Amino acid sequence: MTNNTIDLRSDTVTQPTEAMRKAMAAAPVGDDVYGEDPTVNRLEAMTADLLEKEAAVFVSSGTMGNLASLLSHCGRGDEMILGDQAHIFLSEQGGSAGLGGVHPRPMPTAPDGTLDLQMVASSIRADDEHYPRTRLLAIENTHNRSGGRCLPVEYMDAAGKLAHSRDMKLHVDGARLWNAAVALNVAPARLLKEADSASLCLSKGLGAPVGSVIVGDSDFVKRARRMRKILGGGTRQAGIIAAAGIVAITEMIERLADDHANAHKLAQGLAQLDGINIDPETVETDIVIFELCRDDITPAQLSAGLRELGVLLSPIDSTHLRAVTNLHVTSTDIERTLDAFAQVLHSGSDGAGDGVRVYG
Ligand code: TLP
Repeated sequence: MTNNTIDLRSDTVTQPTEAMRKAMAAAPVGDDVYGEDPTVNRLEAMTADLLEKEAAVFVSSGTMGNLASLLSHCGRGDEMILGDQAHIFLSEQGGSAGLGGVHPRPMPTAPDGTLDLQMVASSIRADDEHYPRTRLLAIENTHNRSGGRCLPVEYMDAAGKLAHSRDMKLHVDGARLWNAAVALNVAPARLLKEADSASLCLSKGLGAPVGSVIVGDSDFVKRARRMRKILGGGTRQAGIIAAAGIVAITEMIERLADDHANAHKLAQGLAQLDGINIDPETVETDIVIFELCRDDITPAQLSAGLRELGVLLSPIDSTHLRAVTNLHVTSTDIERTLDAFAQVLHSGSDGAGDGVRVYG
């Protein structure tokens, strides 16, 4: 990889900003398992405040944030309804089933990332000894596999109201909720008004090196904090990394609009290319998923050819690839990326290997 490499594999690949490195170096710290790290405490208080929830807990990753949340809502044998394209369902090793005995009930995911709430309602189990108890609805905003689609406020509210009317809880995998808030031009807190819990990543578009935050009411966060400990996530002078998280939530949210504009520009350019199928209007945030409809080149070969020209992105299956803009990708980089695409697609599979890691 050179300095000129354009890395579109994910928004997780970013380097901490100068302000983050300075904040990390200067952070006052203590033992967070004793609750004595002032920087972690500050990040948690600031996040709870920003998201208008009673409390927050800092965790190591989005996967840990979701898992600790699910296991705090559900006991063994309880059922969770979620989308069949949800990151929790597809890409978190089935952790809530593997470690917590939570029964997943996947529902078809619409192209816009939503679940049909009528279908959800009719899938909630009656009180019958044959059935598990349906305790939780989990939704994802933005929705990764749908190409970073935003679930609007009305949908978020309706999902929460449905869950509550049936004595269930709503968890939001908000790994990229910040992106949804910016794209929809609403406060992140508004999207979570009806949510009982949410896990939000600091280390994706916001650029922090490590960490996610779980929010909810105080009782829930107390359980989630306990769950974090059994998952091995009770860390000590964690303020060193929480300091970057504070910079992330104070300085890095509004600039996500730049990533969204670059993603849209990429999608518009890709739509002009022969053999690529994408509707740019569906690209609402930083994720661009597109179909390759050519017989002479596979996604893995396209990706390998682009890599030789200094552009990294990920094949996600036998017909689709994913590119994610981030704070190191400029508008000029998008032009360079489109040139590279044109070049590789022009020469087809000639010279392109296929030794590329498939994401997901
Ligand atoms: N997504 C990553 C990889 O897992 C593929 C990515 O590059 O998009 N929820 C959602 C919606 C996510 O997209 C991810 C990570 C997670 C949870 C898990 O976060 P981490 O990687 O911090 O455990």
